[in-house]
Amino acid sequence: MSVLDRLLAALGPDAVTAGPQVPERFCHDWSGEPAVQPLALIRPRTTAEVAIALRVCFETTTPIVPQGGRSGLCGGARPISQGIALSLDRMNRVIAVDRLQSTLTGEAGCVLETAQAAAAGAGLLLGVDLGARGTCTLGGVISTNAGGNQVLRYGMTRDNVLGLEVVLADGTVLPAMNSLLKNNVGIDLKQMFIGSEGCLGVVTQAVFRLHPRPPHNVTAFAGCADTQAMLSLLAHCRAVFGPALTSFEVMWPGFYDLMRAGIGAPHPVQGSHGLYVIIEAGGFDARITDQMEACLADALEAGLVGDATLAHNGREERGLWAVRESVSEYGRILGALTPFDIGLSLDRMEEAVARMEAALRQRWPDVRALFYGHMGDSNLHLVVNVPNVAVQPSKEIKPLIYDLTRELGGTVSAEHGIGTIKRDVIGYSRSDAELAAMRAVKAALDPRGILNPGRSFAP
Ligand code: LAC
Ligand code: ZN
Repeated sequence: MSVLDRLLAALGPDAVTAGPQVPERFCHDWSGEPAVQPLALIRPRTTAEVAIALRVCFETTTPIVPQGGRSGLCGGARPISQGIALSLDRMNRVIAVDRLQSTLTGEAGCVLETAQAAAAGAGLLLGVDLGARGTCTLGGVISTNAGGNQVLRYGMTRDNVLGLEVVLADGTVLPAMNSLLKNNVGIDLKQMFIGSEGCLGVVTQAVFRLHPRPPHNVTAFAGCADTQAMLSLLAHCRAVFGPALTSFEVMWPGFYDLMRAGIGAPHPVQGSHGLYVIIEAGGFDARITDQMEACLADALEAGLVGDATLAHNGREERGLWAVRESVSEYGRILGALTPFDIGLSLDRMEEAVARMEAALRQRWPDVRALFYGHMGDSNLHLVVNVPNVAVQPSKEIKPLIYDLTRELGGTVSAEHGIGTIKRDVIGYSRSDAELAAMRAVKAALDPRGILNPGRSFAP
């Protein structure tokens, strides 16, 4: 019996779709890498069905690619042509919110925004937030250890997960649904599955730690003259707000001007500036808005800021974020692109941007090199588009940027992961010994190498 026939016999036609009938959206992610039709798509409704699918794949040594919302930017959820795509999209429930324990339990395919709303409904806050919140899923953010816009306050996804249920490559269900903040028994196995991009197991459920929901939030938008001013503003905001500072997002004008025009958003401050900053703070004292006003007034006086404004309601707040949140529009506005997600210490940021831009422009004078990022987390994003070429010269663009990243002591992935597109530079940010240890874990948990082969650290 073929793999497809075995899967059909075990799971039925409702759960299994043969390659030619697989809807297009399951054939690619947001990386811009070309679509791939898998051998079959499986859409299980239960953990037991996930386990059955994995057992069949294990027995037949069939590659399997788990999928969440497919909003990843690194190709990790793109199907493999002779493999199975396993979408968790039907396992999309919030199972429970526990107010007393301050936890949320959800299925892997639950859309992040749905989980955030469930936490909010209980007066609590889920600490993971990113632009793709309406598309990405709990399993996806866990598998990629997603970062996002509030890392400086709540940490990465890893810091917000208490427990997991994972199905291993051979179909074994690993129940690790811890809901205690402290549980110090042996190896904290869940951490191996967080950020390992579906190479060690398929996450089917998770317990998230929730946080008290700050009732008072303030969002500001500021223009700074240059990187030095922006970094001084960051230090100033940290000193003023302490742990109440939730976001410090920066956009360089190349990014800001093009994307703002592309989505038709208004410009919230007077005049043009060297950098645009979104500052957000959330606290338990209604005076936080006054604090932000005072913070910005001081910054204006000190010359750290050229002009600034505050949002007075939810609509204005969304307006201040609009350009920063336009990631799903890149394809439409820029066309094909080569994205980067670099981590660098802040004292090298100015040099990094200048040298990367210069290196690109020297090679392609009309290049569009758009810089932005989570400066509160030392995380710089860059999207590169070379106009008027049939195929983006990614193979040439990447070494320019990654060689500089390495030279400046940075990491090739701060929050997006490796997927397929950064495999060749994984060694820039991890030693041979670290990679060997990762592969030893992989071999132990997935001896036949069926889970997301050729992605991240997986052979
Ligand atoms: C962002 C995504 C791309 O920060 O990480 O917009
Ligand atoms: Zn980001």
